[in-house]
Parts: sequence; structure tokens; C-alpha cells
Amino acid sequence: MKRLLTTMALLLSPACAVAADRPNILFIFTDDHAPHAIGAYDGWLKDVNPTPNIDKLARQGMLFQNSFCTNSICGPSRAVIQTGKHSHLNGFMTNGNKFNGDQQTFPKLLQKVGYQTAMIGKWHLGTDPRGFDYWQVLPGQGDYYNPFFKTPKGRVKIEGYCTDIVTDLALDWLKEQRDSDKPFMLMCQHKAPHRTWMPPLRHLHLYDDVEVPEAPTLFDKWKDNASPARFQEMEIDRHLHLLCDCFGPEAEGFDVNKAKTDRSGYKNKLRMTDEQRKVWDAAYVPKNEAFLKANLKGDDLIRWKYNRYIRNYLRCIKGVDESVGRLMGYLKEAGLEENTIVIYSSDQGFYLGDHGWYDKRWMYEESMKMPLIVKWPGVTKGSVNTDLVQNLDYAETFLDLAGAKISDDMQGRSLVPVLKGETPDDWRESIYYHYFEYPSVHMVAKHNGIRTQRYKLIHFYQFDEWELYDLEKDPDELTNLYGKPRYADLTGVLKRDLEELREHYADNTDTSVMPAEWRKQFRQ
Ligand code: SGN
Ligand code: CA
Repeated sequence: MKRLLTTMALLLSPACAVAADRPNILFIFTDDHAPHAIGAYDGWLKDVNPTPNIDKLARQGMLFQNSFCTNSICGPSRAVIQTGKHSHLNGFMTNGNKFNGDQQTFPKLLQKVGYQTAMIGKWHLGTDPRGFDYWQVLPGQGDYYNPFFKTPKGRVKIEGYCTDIVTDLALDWLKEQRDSDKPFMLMCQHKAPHRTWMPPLRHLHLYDDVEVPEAPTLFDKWKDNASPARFQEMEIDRHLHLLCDCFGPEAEGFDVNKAKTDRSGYKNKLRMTDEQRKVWDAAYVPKNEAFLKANLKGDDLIRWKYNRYIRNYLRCIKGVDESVGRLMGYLKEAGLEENTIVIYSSDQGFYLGDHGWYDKRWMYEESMKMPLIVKWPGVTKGSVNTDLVQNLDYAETFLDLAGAKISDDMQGRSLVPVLKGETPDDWRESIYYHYFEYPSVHMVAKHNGIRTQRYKLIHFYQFDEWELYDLEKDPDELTNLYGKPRYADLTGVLKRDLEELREHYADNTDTSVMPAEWRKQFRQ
């Protein structure tokens, strides 16, 4: 009798279900990969064909056109994914925070129901990963060349190119450490294509002979925006550094010692082995000489910097796309393809010269959007979904896929019905956004806001300035409708809804206006 009861208890325990019952989850995550730099998203870079392997995933999966983060910055986005809670509740509001690993996370909950969990690559949450049977992560931002990795046993340096190494480590784990009696959840997280965009050596000449289109808003002067857009520090023109970001020629009077201490491209180049640097210089030195000769000024110089930046960014993405190809190849070879759900996503979007910028942070479309493609064999079949979804939903989705209970205190919703093509009638009609890092690098003012399928209202509360956009008529967000009498009623409704969302998500953080004398100081 006792034996029978034990057997029954085991059968009822989800931890005991055999691997085949529940899908494996492979989460491929990158850093700063804007959806419009993925071919399948059909943006203005699609003709460059930047991502054939990711596009293939989209043909077999579901591509989310309206996928957004809650706070467009690295660590915070990752903390939202771990917890299924907005930044103000998980405590990781800015990159300077440290993640409290004692709190509930989805990997811990997956372990409880019998999943084997692993985390490889960029983590960027300040404290050591928790809830993983295996982890090997880049310290902080990590390096493109010859990076260090942190493991439970200490630090190791691995020679080579970061994207390739992270892929190798993920494949090694799948081949050698995977427990075939359990379903797995593997997070394979790349540093690329983060600043300072350093491509793999094999791709330094990729796109040399291709005309890469220009961002349609490259020369935006933010005439209609509230003041924060004019006081940022992320312009291709004034802030993208010719040497440290673009690997251009060393300018006269350039302080090499300072560059060595910065987290700049110059310092990163110094990490290369002599062999690596030789290949690098062979690619860039002749181009830099031609650049010096051309003596570009004004818009031509902006165009040159844009071109150097976008090509290196896309070359980094080529490395990522190859990683996706290798991982998919292995799943097939190992007979894991049919029972593994593959997710491709990135922590936020990015400006690819859009509005004259690089970087992210703003609630504008380019940086608030996250790519999200989910391939669920037997379920998804190459469709495009336009429901409003967020990184807030990932934890819930993974738990649901694993047949685990979704914790009541999580704030998002499972995407499982959406993936099955059965979006619930009461799916969200608006999303809440809050960015907290100011003053800080790139000087993007704090703001919160609401986005519906059609409209977006943004409040730069420290300066008490607002923006309102009609995304249907103005997808590039160039015409600020805030304060226009015709939009007064709509503004009132959106303000009320924003307040309701703030309450709904229990965001009690301080959104007061800065004292006038401080504000002045930031407007000089
Ligand atoms: C670094 C980058 C910034 C970037 C932040 C945050 N400068 O400071 O451009 O905004 O990280 O990025 S760098 O020259 O050091 O690359 S995040 O992805 O970690 O949020
Ligand atoms: Ca990022």
C-alpha cells in the first residue's frame, strides 16, 4: 500500500513527468538587436538580407510585430524576463542596480517542475545567476574578443570571438551535460550586436560592395518633440566617436591613455591578439586612409559615420545569425528539433540612425520594440501576430509551456493561447512603459507612458512635458499631437488610462517634476 501511494505521488508530481511530455525551451537572446535589422520584420534594411537563419525561424514560427519591452535598457529588460514583473517591483530599474537573486524567477520555478536549466553568455544582472543547473556568463558587458567568463568555479578567459564562443559553449552543454531524462531550458545570450560593434574577423569585408540604405529619419532635428529629444547624447553626428565607435583613424591630439581606460572600441581593440589585430587593421586601415583623403564635412561626415556604424552592426548580426543556424542544425542532428520550442528575442530595440541616433532607452518605436519570434513545432506555422505583447509575458509563457503554475504575483500573461492562434478576448489593449535612468549615459530623461494599437502618450515627468503620436498616420513619430485642440479628448482618455495602468501595475515610484533650478541646469 505504502509503495502504491509513493508511486501515485510520484505520478502526480509534475517533476516526474518524462522529458517527452514537455517541450524543451531554447531561448536565443541578443543585445540591442532592433527588429528592423531582421529580414523577416520587413523594415528598411530587409534588402540587405541580414538574417537568413532568423528569417527561417520566422517562416516556421510566429513573428510578433507588436512586441515591446517595459523599460528599454539591458539589465532591466533581463530582470523583467526573469521575474515576470515590472522594474519597480523586481527592483532592477537601471543598469546600475544589482539583481536580488533571492526573489522568485522563472528558471527557479522550472527547476521545481523538473526542468534542467542552463544560462550561457551575457547576463548583466550584477549578481550571480540563480535557478540554473549550469551557468557560464560574461562579467558585466563582456568583451567581443578573447572574453572572460564567470563560472561557479571562477573566471576563465577563452580566446576567440564572443558570439562563436557562446555558441560553442551552448552546443557543448547540449552535447555533454544535458540530462536526457529531463526537459531543458537553455538561455543562450549573446553580447552582439551591442556597442562597440566589433564584428567577427571573417565578416570584416561583408557589405563592402553593397549599398546599405539610410535610415529615413537620419537627419531628424526633433522639431516637434518635447525638449528631452534635443538634449540627449546619442547622436551619430555629435556623440558617435570616430575612433572609439567607428574604428576610424586616430585624430590628432587624441588621448590614447584615456581611450585605454574607457570601455571604448579603442580599448577593446587592445584586447586582440597580434594575429587578430593584423586581420582587423588590414580591413580598416585602407578604408580609413581613403576617409582622411576625402576630408568629409557636415552631412557627408554624418553619412560616413552612419555607414561605418551600420555595417559593423550588421556584421555583428551576421555572427548572431550564424549562431542561430548552428544551434538549429544541432537540434536537428540530435533529434531534438520536434520537441524544442525556439525563441529569438533581444533585450530591446535600437536606433540604426533613426532620428539621427544610436542606442535605445526611449519609448519611441525603434527602441521600445523587441524582436520576438517563436518556433513551436506542430503549433506555429509562419504567421505574423499583431497583439500587444511584452517581455513581461516571457516568464509566464515559459512556465505555461512547461505545464507549471504561473505565479499569481507575476504581471504578464502567457503567450501560449496567442501562439495557438487563440488570443483571448480580454487580451490587453494597452501597455505600460517606464524608463528610470537619468541623468546618465546618453542623457535620456525619465519617462513613462502608454501605447495602444494606434496611439502613444509619453510623459517626461521630470520636465512635465508630453508627447502624443498617432502611429497609424505617423509611424515614425515625427508629429507631436500633444496640446492640439482636436486631440484634447483623446489626450484626456489616454492620461486616465495611463494612471490606471500605473495603479494596476502598482508603480508607486516618484514621478514628480524636478525643481526649476535643476531643470535649468539640464537645459544649458
Ligand atoms: C555602455 C554603452 C552605452 C550603453 C550602455 C548600456 N557604452 O555604457 O552606449 O547605452 O552601455 O547598454 S560603451 O561604449 O561602453 O559600449 S546596455 O545594453 O547594457 O543597457
Ligand atoms: Ca541591450
